[in-house]
Parts: sequence; structure tokens; C-alpha cells
Amino acid sequence: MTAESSIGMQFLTFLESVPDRTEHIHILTDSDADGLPAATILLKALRQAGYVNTTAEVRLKFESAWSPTVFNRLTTTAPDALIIADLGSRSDPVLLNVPTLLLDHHRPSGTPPGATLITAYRESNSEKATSDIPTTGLMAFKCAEALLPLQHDQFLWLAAISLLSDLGDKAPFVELGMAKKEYGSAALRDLTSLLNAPRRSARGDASSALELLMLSTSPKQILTSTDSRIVELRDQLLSDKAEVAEALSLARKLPPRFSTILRDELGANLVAIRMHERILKQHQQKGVAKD
Ligand SMILES: [Mn+2]
Repeated sequence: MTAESSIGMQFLTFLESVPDRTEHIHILTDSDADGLPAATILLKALRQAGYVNTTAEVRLKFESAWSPTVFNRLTTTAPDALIIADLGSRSDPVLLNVPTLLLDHHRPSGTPPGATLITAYRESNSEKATSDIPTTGLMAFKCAEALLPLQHDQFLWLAAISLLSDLGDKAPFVELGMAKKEYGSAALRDLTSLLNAPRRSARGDASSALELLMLSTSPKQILTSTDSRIVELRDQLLSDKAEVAEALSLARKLPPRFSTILRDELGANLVAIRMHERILKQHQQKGVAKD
């Protein structure tokens, strides 16, 4: 059995802890263009497989799966089972006595008590080998394939976005080439950059990106649809993208600050660039940021 087909097998084994398909499965995912498609694939696949009460949420800025704010929300949501995607793995509990699956590709630092960890991570000593580790979106695609063997092709574009986002255009997975052929490289690339905008904005809430993915069946639909809800969500992401671009363009004009305080620890001088938008605007007004 290959490592990637075993991802699907492990996922089906976890679902045995949810014997009644009307139970509430809740997905918590990362806010980037790997976590967002991963949650979309899982949510769509589980609902199509009959797990009708499946829901999802995106972590907010500065949150991890172990943050008190996340714990409070999850306690209120009170799901029967929990899936945590692309948010790492630690030995601390998330929700005790709730069947929990962690789906992830980062180096694990433990597994919460009673939880299942499906990890694609493997140790390697070369950078090239690290780029061979599947993304969480690709792992979710393997889970969907195990759950819906004849219907998982509909999720290919979502897996491809996760590959572009985490591993770039040269990611060594056949799914990326197949998706480019079917959906177009430019549309996949444009959508990936749009999906990564909300988490970088001051608002930092990528819920609109998740909803947009849930409503859509292809990248082109998201980029060109005239459906009023899709237009509204797309505009939200475009304005996040413009906000981030503006903040970056201000930051680029600032001279870096050099610090020697951490030289011994880092083995090099530390270079800091201030990125806080309000501070950047003050600098700009004072003329400090002039070219
Ligand atoms: Mn990831």
C-alpha cells in the first residue's frame, strides 16, 4: 500500500467513530490556500456521502487549534466529532472525549489523547524531498477518493490550489498537471492568490473564502460568475488583496533597521522591517517613507 492510499484508509477508519451519519462533524481548518481547499473537499465529500450535519470554520488571525478562543467556540459548537486540518499536531487535548482527527503535513510534535493523527510528514535531509510531502489539500483529496471513489474528480482543482499555495508551480504531483490541463494554469494561480489575501489583511478572517469555495465548482466560475453572492464574496477577497498590496508597497519604501543585539544567537545581524499599516501610514505622512 502506498503512503497516499493509506491516507484514505486511515480516514475511513476514523469515520468508524461516527457510526451515525446524522451526527455533527465539525471541521477546523487553517486560513491559507491549503487549509481552505482541504476543508472544502472534506465538507463537500462528507455531505455527499451522507454526513449531512457536517460544518466547517476557519481559524482566525493568530489562533492555533489550541487557542482559548478556539476552545470556547468549539465548546459552544459542541460537535460529535472534530476534524482539524493543516494546523499542526501537538499532544495537548483539543476537545476531550470528542473523536478527533488531525489531518496535517507539518512535522508533528505529538498527538492529543485519544485523537487520530493522519500525517503526510516524513523526515528528510534535502529540500527537494520536503517538496514531495503532500499538502493537506492533497491529503483531503485522497480522503475524498476513499469516501467517494467515483465522484472525487470534482475536487481536483481544490487539491491543485493547495499544491500551488504551499509547494508552488513545480510541485511534483500528477494532480497539479491534470488540474492545469482541465482548469487552466492562470485561473488556478489567480484564485490561489485571491484565497491567500484575507488571512493577510487586518481583518484576518477567511470565512468568505471558504464560503466562496463551497458555492463553486471551478476556478473560472469563482473568477467570472455574475451570481450575486459569488460577486459579493469575490469583491471582499479583492478588497483584502488590495489592502495587502497597499500595505506591502508602503513597507517596501521603508529602510530596513539593523540590529546587532541578536547577532550571537542568530549568527548574523537581524534585519527588521516594520509592517504595521498604521505605523507605515504615519511614516508616509511624515515623509520618512519617500523613495
Ligand atoms: Mn499546509
